[in-house]
Amino acid sequence: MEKILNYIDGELRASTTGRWLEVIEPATATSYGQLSDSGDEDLELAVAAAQSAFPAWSRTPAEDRGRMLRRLAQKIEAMSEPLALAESIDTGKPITLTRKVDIPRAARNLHFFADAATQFASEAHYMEAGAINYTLRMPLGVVACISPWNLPLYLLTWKIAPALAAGNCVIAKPSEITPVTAWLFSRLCQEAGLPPGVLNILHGNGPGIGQAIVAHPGISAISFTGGTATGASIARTVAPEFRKLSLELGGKNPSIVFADADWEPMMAGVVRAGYSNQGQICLCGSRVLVESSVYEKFRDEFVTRVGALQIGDPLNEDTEQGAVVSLAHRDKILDCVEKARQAGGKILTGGSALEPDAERCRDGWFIEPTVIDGLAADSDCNQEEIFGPVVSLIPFEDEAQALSIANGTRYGLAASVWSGNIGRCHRLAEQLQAGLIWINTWMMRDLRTPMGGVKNSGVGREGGLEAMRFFTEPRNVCIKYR
Ligand code: TXE
Repeated sequence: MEKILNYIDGELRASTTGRWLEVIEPATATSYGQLSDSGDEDLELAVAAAQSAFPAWSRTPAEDRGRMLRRLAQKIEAMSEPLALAESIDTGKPITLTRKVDIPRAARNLHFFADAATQFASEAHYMEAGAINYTLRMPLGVVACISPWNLPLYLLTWKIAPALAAGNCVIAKPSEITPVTAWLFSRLCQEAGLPPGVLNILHGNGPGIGQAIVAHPGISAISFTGGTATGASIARTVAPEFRKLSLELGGKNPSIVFADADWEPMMAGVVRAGYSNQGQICLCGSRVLVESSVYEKFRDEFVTRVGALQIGDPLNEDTEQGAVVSLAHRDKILDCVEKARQAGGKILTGGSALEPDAERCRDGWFIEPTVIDGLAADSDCNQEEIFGPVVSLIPFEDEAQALSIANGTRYGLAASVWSGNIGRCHRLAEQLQAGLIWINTWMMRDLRTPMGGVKNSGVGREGGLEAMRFFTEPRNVCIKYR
């Protein structure tokens, strides 16, 4: 059985606590590894290693830091097939998805910030009074990157790449539920010759080592992606100490469908937005708002398409829906469906746990892709993040009503608008309360653009030079020369 170790000061080490957590494959419900459950002593070692690596790494020319990130990207590319397989086993998501999306995009994150390291510039301001200001963008020191289970390698690299590019040293904490790709990545860091201490990866559970990292006074900034409740708890710890914090949290994102949408790409896009990775992406469109004149046509076709999604062993090439990530998560999703039923929702398809045909997966945690309608816009199912393959359909009469339903939740991460009326699309883009808006598409990402949400979906933006700015502190220098 594989032992997953911490990566501290360039070495792979078991936790000093001597404790281990089980790592379980969601598709089979069997344990296939043991994970170091780190404690305070591991954290002290990691912080000390990062602090001693910082002076040299922060003074390393940006071009050389970029070169190192590119080497890491190339290592991922060279290992893409084993990584795709590991991530599929670890998360339960279809291998076609990990091959096409997660692993290539993880490499792209590192390539992008390898370039960004050399393109990152600061400002200068001339004053007529005879002075010039220039702004230094100094790395912060030791920063923490805490990532969730739904896109484990993608989100780990998305966070550590800008932090490292800007000259910081990092303590990363992957999710204890899906730690395997981070473990493989730490071995790639060794092979690539990343200087010891520049990146340290501590494994273990959230309330334990996660909370200890957040509370550690040696950590200057925290970049976190995960649930809204966890984000709120981290904010409570960090706020009184005025440390920098970026939170990318949950969403209850609307897909808004107008009658004049280009039908075929819209249908395919809305299904993909609802059910990619079994609905376990913070950007998934879990509320589908449909103009009433086409509501019935849309509903019937949507239900047919969702009912036809191929559920099965994530390792099969033709599987479109794999397992959800854990037993607890499966039960939480099923509980939400049950509550929706009790609130008067009609389950149009799905709604139950499922035992797939594959013998290997008989005990796995699978859920039928589910479509519900008939619920009020303010019902729990339409307000709270379920984070599973569950989509609720809501009819609307006109643009104003669509907007008010779309904005009527505490979240504001993403929205997609499907319409052939370009004026309307722009109007909605202006008024939707969301950090990311897609028009006639979903989840197209340009890494140069800011990523993050408003309201309870978080604070701060990741992505592009915005992320590099987050990981630096501006220091203004004013020189009087006259
Ligand atoms: O995430 P957690 P969970 C949502 C989704 C899901 C819910 C809970 O709705 O059902 O969150 O998921 C670490 N201090 N999203 O409980 O707990 C933890 O170890 C420091 C949305 O699995 O937020 C992991 O590394 N760290 C989402 C990371 O935080 C702590 C992605 C995320 O775990 C900690 C995942 C603490 N006190 C879930 N407690 C998105 N926005 O993409 C936990 N952690």
